[in-house]
Amino acid sequence: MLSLASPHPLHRLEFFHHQSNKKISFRCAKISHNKLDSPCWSSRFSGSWNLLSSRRRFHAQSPRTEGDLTESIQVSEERIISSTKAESPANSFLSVLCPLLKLFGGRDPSQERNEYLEVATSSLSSLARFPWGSKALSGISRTNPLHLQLYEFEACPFCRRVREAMTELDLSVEVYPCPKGSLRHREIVRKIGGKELFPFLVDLNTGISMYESGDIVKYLFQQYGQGTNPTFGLLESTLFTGWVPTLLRAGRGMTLWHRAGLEPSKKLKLFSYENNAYARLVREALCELEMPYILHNVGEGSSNSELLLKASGSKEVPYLIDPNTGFRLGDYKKILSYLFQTYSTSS
Ligand SMILES: N[C@@H](CCC(=O)N[C@@H](CS)C(=O)NCC(=O)O)C(=O)O
Repeated sequence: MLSLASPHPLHRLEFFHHQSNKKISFRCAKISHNKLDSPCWSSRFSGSWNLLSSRRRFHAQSPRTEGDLTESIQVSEERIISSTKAESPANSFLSVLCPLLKLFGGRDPSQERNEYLEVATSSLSSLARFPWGSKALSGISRTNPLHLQLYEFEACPFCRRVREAMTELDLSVEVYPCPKGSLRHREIVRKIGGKELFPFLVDLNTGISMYESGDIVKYLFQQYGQGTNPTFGLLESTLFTGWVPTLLRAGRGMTLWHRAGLEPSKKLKLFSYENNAYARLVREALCELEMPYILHNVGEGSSNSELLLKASGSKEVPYLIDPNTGFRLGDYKKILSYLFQTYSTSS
């Protein structure tokens, strides 16, 4: 049971939004959440929350009948402006690209694959994004809050940029994959934030939820990177090479597998880092199965290395633990076949 009460009852965060030349402030008022159980929080949210929105404010509030269990998340006007801005050329490009990839890359992910092609395209993707998402930054004290929830999908370049930042900040996070055709997680995002746009971050530590990858990255560095600026080029590079993994992997990690099964009762755990070629293949599968999991980032120099060493006897990623069945393994091919066999509707 995770018991949460914000250490800052009136929490205010500010940082500069470069695109709009504006100071962005996040205000998070009156947060007390003493019954928040992380694994079932999403269903609580979708089932019992009232969402009130106005032109100037987004305001998520729990029903009064829940006594002192009151949560109120207020996000300032500027935040809403940043998340509802007009569609950028990059977004328009995506709206054309995604259906195309879906058309040409829509092979059944559970079928036998050409191993060399898989590894080659994933390795080239890693090369395209190097050095981002490969190591944990030095000089940042690790808090590893584990109260972060990221709604994303693997093929999305904007989500990738957030996952890269999370590797660099050495953060562990609950990932809720939202592939196209999603049966569960997209609905939650729509209910909390009002629209289907990814990435979407929920930070249970501060009560903040937000869209916009650039803002999310800056927020994470501000909050968990001791106020440092995002790594040089991390944000800017998305425009140039952020698309490469999406293209090379031909839309893997974008669409829900047609035989994806029910969500298991306990979350799987994955040791990974964003730019690892083999871990990417596993994350794609988890996304196509819409399987929520706890992601422990283990970039070079990560404080999670010891945890991984203890769990697996080695520091290699990927390493998957399924507490529902006791499965623990580091071989990506075996992990893929385990996942598609265990979590398909027919098994
Ligand atoms: N400016 C946004 C763009 C986000 C975006 O366009 N995300 C796409 C996926 S890459 C999306 O959510 N599309 C809607 C969908 O997949 O349903 C950001 O940087 O986060």
